[in-house]
Amino acid sequence: MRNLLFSTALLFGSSVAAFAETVEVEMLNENDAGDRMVFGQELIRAEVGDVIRFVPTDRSHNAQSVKDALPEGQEAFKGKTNNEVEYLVTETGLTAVVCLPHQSMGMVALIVVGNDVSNAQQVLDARIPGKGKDKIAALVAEAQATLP
Ligand SMILES: [Cu+2]
Repeated sequence: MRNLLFSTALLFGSSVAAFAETVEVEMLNENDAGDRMVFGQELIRAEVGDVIRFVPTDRSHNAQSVKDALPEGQEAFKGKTNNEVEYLVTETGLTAVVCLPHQSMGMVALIVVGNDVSNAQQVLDARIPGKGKDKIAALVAEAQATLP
């Protein structure tokens, strides 16, 4: 029965709900590589219908989108410090995510939906302070360089 359901879902591949996933991204004081104040994943690939859940593994972090650095029609989001927040993906394109207290230290991430990088310039032009801006630029370049 499970196989049959799976095959049916494959057959109707455009019905994204069948494949919707929840992607968990931790908010960390330090990752395994020893980088401090970071998101567990910095280049986050997703598809329309997925949910991206930012989890406060360590304290004093939040996750939020950046003005003008998300796809047209995509709803902005802003999590409270020490709180989980979910981002429901409704549009393809790039979204810059920052931790407000640590963005200037480089605590940022980039969501890439549907391998669509058409709003890259808006994301590069968005107001992100300090090291966050450099890391977003590197992540945009990585997203552009690794398109399938
Ligand atoms: Cu933080």
